[in-house]
Amino acid sequence: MEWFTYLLSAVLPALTPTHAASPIKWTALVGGATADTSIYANAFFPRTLEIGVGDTVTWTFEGFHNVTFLSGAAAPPFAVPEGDKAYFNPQMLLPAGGRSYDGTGFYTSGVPGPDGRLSYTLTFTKPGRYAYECTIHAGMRGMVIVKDKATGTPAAALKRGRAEQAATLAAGRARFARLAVERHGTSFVVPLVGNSRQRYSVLRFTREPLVVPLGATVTWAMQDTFEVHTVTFTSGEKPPQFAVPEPQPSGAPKVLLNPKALTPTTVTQYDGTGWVNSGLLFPPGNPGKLPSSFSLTFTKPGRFEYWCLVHADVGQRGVIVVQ
Ligand SMILES: [Cu+2]
Repeated sequence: MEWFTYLLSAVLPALTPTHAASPIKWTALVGGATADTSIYANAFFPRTLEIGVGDTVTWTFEGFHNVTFLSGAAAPPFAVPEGDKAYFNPQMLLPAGGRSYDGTGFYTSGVPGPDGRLSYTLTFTKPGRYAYECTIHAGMRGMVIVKDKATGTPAAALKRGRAEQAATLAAGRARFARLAVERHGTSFVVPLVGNSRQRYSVLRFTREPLVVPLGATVTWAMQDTFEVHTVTFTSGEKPPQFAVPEPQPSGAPKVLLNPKALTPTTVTQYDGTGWVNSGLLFPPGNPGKLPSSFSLTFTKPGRFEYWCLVHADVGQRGVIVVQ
């Protein structure tokens, strides 16, 4: 029965389960915010995840972001023009790519719905260091390091992620707590703050209504590298939607960037009436030399409400009291 033993020895290794560890499931958090929505985390938690080949990572969303693996390519532009209109680039909004990633190709989660919840899972099939980002918030980056075998545990990684997220939100809260309006005579400067190292944005203008004397000039100055904002006085009108979904005969809706929000007015003085809009304000020193500040002089006493149209839905609203 020599042949039988021989056959058995040839077949057995194929039948016996090898000791390849079963894939491990890892979790990372995307974004996060304080309960009052004043502070947004523009980061992935933990920032770096070290996993084994064949493992999966599930990103759990807590805000309006995406998880995008560009594999070395340039990030898609934020907006696509169409005639005299501009639409959100669908490459930022809709999922693309398969379920397993080997370091090549364009993979993206798409964005969550209005509730900010989404879950995105990828399996990593090849060892390497894979950078990923959120293409909505410039500078929001993470890293997956894939090794032959993971050394840590998913529970420890998630715990580290939650601690990083808590530290980011605490740093943002502390920054908001000491947010101060600069005053030079009748000129006031309201900073719009965020921190790319601590990875937060403050989605508020001032802590209290800003009281200024008649004839004062207020300047809103971007100091945030992640976000865009507007400064918009609606004079009682409900702030218009920034992103307007346009249903299509088939497929996903297109999302119009509301021209009313994008278009700056030329007004430099405000008496409590009419529509006054900065248009989008961009991070300071942006390569396109796009505007990063806006000034307005107040010519009538009163209490005036204004909005950031990008973040009105999370309560970015300010009040100026002119007396
Ligand atoms: Cu804003």
